Amino acid sequence: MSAAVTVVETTPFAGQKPGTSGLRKKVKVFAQPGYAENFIQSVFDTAGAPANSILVIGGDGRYLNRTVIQIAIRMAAANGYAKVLVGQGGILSTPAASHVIRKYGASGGLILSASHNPGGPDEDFGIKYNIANGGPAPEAVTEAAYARTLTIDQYRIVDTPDIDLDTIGKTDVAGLTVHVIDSVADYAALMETLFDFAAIRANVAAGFTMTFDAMNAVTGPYAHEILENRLGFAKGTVKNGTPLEDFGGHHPDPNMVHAHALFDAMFGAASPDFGAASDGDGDRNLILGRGIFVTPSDSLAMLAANATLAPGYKAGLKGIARSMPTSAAADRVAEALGLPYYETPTGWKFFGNLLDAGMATICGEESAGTGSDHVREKDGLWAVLLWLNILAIRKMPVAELAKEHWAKYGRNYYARHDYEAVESAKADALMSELTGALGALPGKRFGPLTVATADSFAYTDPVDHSTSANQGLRVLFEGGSRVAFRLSGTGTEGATIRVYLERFEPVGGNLAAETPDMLADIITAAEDIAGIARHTGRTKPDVVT
Ligand code: G16
Repeated sequence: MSAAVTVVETTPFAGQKPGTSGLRKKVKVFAQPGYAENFIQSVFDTAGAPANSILVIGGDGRYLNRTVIQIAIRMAAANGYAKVLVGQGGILSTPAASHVIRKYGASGGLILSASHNPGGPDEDFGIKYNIANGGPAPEAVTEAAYARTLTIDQYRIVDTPDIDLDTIGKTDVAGLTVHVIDSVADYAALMETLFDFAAIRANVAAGFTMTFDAMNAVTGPYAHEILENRLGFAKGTVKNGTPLEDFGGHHPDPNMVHAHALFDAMFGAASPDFGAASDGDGDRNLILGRGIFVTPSDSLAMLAANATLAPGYKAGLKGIARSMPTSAAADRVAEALGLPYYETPTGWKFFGNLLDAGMATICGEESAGTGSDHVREKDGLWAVLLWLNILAIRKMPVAELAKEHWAKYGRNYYARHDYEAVESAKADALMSELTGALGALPGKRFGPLTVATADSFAYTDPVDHSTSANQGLRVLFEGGSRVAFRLSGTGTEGATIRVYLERFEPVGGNLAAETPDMLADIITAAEDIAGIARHTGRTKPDVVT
């Protein structure tokens, strides 16, 4: 033990159970003395990192980011790590952190982010632990850390001054080497190996235009470097490109509600050819063409169908995976390409084993997440670059590409309705009543729809055979339409009920209709089936994505 190590007596905090993606709480909760320390020590105690390991630390720049990074560095020094790699200014996007963990052989990483949740003294903060493959810790690891938080009685820390996070270089902290690295360089170099930058540059030179909304969040520095400096898009293409502690007072959530300025720009008179946005920590993406929003589920399918146009994927895909609530559009592509496809629970961590085992190459989720085996996280800019690569080769507007795709594979009309900050007891009552009613649903008619099957989604991982039950309630109708219900695992206030609505229209069907019209019967059926208004008093969703 180094002489400088202090062992601090502590007592457990209730509720340090990681959700869909790490521990997310209000800043005021995290700012309690010992709160972050208890959680970080619990992770260190259970992560099983070998002595002298490398730890990666970075975050999305939100309020408390720098404070917790300094704490994490001092605790890493007291817990036997040999080296910490930390992004300059405390900045590392989630996919960049995943890459850095893999590239430098780290035993894991702490990513400080509450993703798309708002930031600031009265808003949200989060800590996520990623393992040596670069991916989010699987449930066994997060459960072990949680169990430790319930019994923890001490944490270890060294008493050293804050280090300078803004200057690239190495510092010694009680025997630990802290290396402040360029936040962007490794990630940008990886992107150059995957995509045809020359073709994209040529397309830009020929007049192709885009707008990218970094939402005052972590992607700004990455987008400035890659889109403007390396690909030649005009300065100003990247909007809101400086990470701010409160994201400018907005939610860094790339959807129709929070990125409405981007929607306005893409549906306006002089819109650019392509529009995109990313979220707080850079793992989500929003894709728009001139006058068209591409749903994340469709984007996954269209990227998978065209991926071989990018150098990194020219050998073909090994398989495609999507989360259960994501539409089945990608399944149609996999079937046509003769590829295996997988349906996992919500949460990127469930893709890790499939990617590690070489069973899937491209994965995606309805929650604006798409990625591949290049890292073990979803990756917002990666999706943007794959789109840019495809458009540079196909030389057609996004709307044309979508039309062509649906004509070939059929169209899965899709929307998600969110009911936010619902009283938890009411949301739980809705879910448990519906769970009890599932068995009686098959054969029942709701307007023109007849229920084919209904179940509570459970998953057995095909690699390690671990099982995950209660991963959302599914009601499938005859003909391929469906509705699914889940409670969000990422909120910090009450419960968020998510209702996933999908209607399949086969080749030759009505492929150019408006989504709300096509989903109307399913929306009515969802209310009849779940009694959302009866349970919650809500008659319309807060957010439609
Ligand atoms: C996280 C997970 C995703 C998941 C999403 C939505 O995303 O990484 O895999 O799809 O939450 O989860 P929920 O529906 O439970 O709120 P992020 O971008 O928040 O880290």
